[in-house]
Amino acid sequence: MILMEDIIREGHPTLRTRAEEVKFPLTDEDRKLANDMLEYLINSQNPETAEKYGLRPGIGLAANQVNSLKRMFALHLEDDNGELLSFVAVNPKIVSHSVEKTYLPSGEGCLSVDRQVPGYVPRYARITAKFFTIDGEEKKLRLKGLPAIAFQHELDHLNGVMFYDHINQDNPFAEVPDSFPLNGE
Ligand code: NB4
Ligand code: NI
Repeated sequence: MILMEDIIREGHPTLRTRAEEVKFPLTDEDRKLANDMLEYLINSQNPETAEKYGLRPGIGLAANQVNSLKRMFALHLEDDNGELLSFVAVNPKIVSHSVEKTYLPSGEGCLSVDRQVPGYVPRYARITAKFFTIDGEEKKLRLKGLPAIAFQHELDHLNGVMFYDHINQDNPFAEVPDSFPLNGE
């Protein structure tokens, strides 16, 4: 199973490297990575398991973060209708997005960043995403709210981008044009 010690931290070059397209069918190694990433998220959201293994809670995890340059990430969270969104996205892309943006008022965190980085991280409020499942099936999803933000955070990792790259350097809490704050829970 993936533990915190398996997650690389900022400064590691893999976090700044673009991950490579995955070819189908997935190898056994690719499948194991995909399953392990999703398992980490599930374990990290289970208070007993998280406590036992010292896992920081996560709703997303990208392959770069476990030092692999495969274009895949896992998401495990509920959307605002309480529906569970739990999948591994292989070769994901955003095919269209809203002009309107959104941001988490308390900022974003990252399992690869051991410090609080204050500031608004502008994200598209709504996206249409395409990706392949582990089994090579193509999926098209419309996402909004936290799932849309998380998808963009993970896709950034696959492109070597960190959340704080998007924070306004002069004023981290500067008003984001054409945006609304996403208030959680
Ligand atoms: C990815 C997220 C950072 C901002 C917002 C939030 C958490 C992460 C990083 C968008 C994507 C990991 C991957 C949470 C969390 C809310 C829902 C359900 C019950 C606990 C869980 C906690 F854990 N970020 N952590 N950060 N990353 N919400 N929630 N809750 O997931 O670095 O690249 O279980
Ligand atoms: Ni992250």
